[in-house]
Amino acid sequence: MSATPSSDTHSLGTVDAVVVGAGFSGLYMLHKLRELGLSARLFEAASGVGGTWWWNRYPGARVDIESMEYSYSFSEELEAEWEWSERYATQPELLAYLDHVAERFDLKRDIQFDTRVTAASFDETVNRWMVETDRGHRVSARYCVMATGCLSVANVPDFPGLESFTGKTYQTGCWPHEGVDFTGQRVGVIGTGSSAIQSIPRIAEQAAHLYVFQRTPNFSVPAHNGPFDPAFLADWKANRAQYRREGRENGFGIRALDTSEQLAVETPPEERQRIYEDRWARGGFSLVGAFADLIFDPAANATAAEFVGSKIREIVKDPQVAEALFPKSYPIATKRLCVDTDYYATFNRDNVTLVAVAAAPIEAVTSAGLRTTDAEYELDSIVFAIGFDAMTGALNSIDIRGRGGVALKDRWAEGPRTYLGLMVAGFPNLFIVTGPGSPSVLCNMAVAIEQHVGWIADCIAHLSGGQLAAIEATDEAQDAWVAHVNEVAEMTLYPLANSWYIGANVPGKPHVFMPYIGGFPAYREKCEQVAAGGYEGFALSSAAS
Ligand code: FAD
Ligand code: N01
Repeated sequence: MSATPSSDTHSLGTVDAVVVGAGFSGLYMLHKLRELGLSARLFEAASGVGGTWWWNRYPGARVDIESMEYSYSFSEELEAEWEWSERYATQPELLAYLDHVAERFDLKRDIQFDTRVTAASFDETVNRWMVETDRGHRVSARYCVMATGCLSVANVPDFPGLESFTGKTYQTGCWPHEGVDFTGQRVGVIGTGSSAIQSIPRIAEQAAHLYVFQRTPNFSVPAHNGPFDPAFLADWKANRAQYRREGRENGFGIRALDTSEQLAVETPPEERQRIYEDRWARGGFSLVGAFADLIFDPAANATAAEFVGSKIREIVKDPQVAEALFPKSYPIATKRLCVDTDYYATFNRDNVTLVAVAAAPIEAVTSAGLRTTDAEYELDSIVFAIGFDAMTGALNSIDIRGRGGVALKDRWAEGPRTYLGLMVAGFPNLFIVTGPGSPSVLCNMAVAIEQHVGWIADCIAHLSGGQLAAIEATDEAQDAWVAHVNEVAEMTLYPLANSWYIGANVPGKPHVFMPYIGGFPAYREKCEQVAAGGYEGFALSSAAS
């Protein structure tokens, strides 16, 4: 193995592998590469580890999958020594956890922080990637692993007049580290996705007045968050291996979903109501697990949507506001369901106003605030909670060039195409963690990431052990996989929503359903079969070729 990594900022280094990104994915990838005895360099644009949990520090930021499940399972010692304090960990706790992981496995010595990878090109003559950074590094690597994140490129607000605003502006996806005190301020939040739904109740507690500018309402279910019951923790400790396995066997990688095989349409209304009430009382995504037909059958889906609508009407005192908060333009769960603490009740506060901007769109930001086609709002601060260039944004912002100098961005001009979400034809030895075409964002990401990184590490071990120089997805296998990803998406109601899953939130982005909705267990099985069959659908080449 070559092993001359350099920490000297501008020198040319040679390593076995370059990893890009130090979130959940990159940290585990680096650990696995070390286990294989390979040399690796990890580049991270942020000043610390954590990825998502380093950037998203807005008030109320926390996980929406229970902490016990949204964490690594690869190390029993790590699991045994780390104690989560709440059912849904806060951003600071998640960041502390990932920092602990980096320290515990001594990962930081191979990480170059504050460094953005700008380009990566494949040299066919030597089967190596040349990776370049914004700080002048040029590193040659046999393997390049993009652990750049599905939700790591925050959309930049481009409202007319933004530069004239005399107040302060913030983006949930890159929140100031020192925090923000909104006390006494008139605040506008633009957006009502998960980030807004988590932050709105907390901002409302501080602000003199909060205006929520909603274009499309979102469905949200209560988290029922709180400290862990010691009996629950003891049970988890005693049954950890089994519970982790049950999580991996769930279609969404989430044990707490407790997916039922019962059909909503075949369940009498009173029983259905009782089941929904039970799931609502449990909290979190368990509502989606209530019936097996919710994401397939519009009639079944409508029962769940109407149930949540009835809860909104129950909680929100002003019937007009309740109606405006109830989504009617897409099936429930086909945009990511939000998990909240006090979201709907926040609209009962005297200092909170919901402004529906679908009917009266935002025209401009002015020096004093914001103008819709209906009215002007004077604001001291504006919070942009407007989402991400999801799944392809981070990859397309790197100049990645494969065989023949072809740019990945050009290859994906009409939407991303991958084999298993892991590799792209024409880009040998370039691995993507949770790429488009993998379950990724439709799965507990911790589960998806561990599976991906494990597969990539096994693949690299296979190449190294067999003295093979390169692995590359074939066009045929990639075409078949893309067709399968589309086929299973079309069997569900997901394509009916204008979501970021299909790129609908970024003007000009091709509309392609990007994640794989066939279920995590089916996906994992396919990946295992491919590897066991000698990497079916991939071309393997020896050093001489
Ligand atoms: P990330 O955590 O996004 O890390 C990628 C890293 O790559 C970033 O630090 C970025 O700076 C770096 N990077 C990107 N491009 C470059 C470059 N060119 N050069 C150098 N560095 C680069 N998922 C769940 O399953 N459950 C949840 O509850 C959940 N909550 C979320 C909450 C928020 C606010 C957001 C935004 C996402 C959430 N997600 C959740 C999805 C979340 O992104 C994943 O769970 C997980 O953290 C992804 O880890 P990752 O390492 O793959 O990517
Ligand atoms: O982003 P979003 P997010 N004018 O895209 C609106 C994960 N996550 O950061 O729907 C007015 O969901 C936009 O409106 P519309 C999770 O996977 C998890 O909130 O396009 N409004 C929408 O309301 C999540 O799905 C957690 O009509 C504009 C909002 O902005 C993903 O990250 C927490 C607008 C964007 O919502 C993204 O969530 C946070 C405009 N010009 C994030 N442009 C957890 O709970 C956009 N909008 C763990």
